[in-house]
Amino acid sequence: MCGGQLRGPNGVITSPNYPVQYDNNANCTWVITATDISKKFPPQGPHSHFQDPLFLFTLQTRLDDSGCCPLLQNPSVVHCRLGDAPAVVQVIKLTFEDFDLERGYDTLTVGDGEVVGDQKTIFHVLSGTTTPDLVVSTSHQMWLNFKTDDTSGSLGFKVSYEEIDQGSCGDPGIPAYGKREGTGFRHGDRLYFECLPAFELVGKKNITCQKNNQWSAKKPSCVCKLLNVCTHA
Ligand SMILES: [Ca+2]
Repeated sequence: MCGGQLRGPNGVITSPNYPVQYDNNANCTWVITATDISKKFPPQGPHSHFQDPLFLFTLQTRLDDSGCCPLLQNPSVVHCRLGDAPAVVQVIKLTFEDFDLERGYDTLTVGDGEVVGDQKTIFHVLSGTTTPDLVVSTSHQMWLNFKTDDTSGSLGFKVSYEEIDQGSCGDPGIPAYGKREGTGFRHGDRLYFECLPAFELVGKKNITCQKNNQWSAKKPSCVCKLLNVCTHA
């Protein structure tokens, strides 16, 4: 599949033909929109409009500011009060499972929101085999644009997405042959990493969840420094 409008709560995006080589001259765009707001906003009585996710988000955004619903087309239908506003909204977490693009020529660009290609919203322009652990949007939407040039393909990519509560950077995982201390993934939370004996930590020993929903660095990796010992680990 080359591009499309995707909805939460979760799913998978792959390059066209994956896991077989992608096409030359591809230009695919995906926009992911979080939908799972119903659990924050259970429909009840006059709140029947709350079942429409887009309506929900509009209302929710507004309520955060003013505590009421001036954006509503028909305010008399819904009694909205400050107390109805959820404390959190859902954002999109992207996890890279497989990634191999022709370095420097074929790219996957990941950005915040729905304005595809907007320079201000770009998180990463990815190529080659290097990816972040996770990318988390700051809005309820995220866009991806996959572009290839006219020669040489590669395996492509597989990423999964999931909506999570705003205020979290998501679980970056634990390095192979390593361990982690710290269990929180929310703003200001810090994770500490160590490697098993005979392995050496490469990267940061600790990372912090920043206010922009991104970890301060990738999780480190654990590299063998004593080969004869590592093979028994
Ligand atoms: Ca290419």
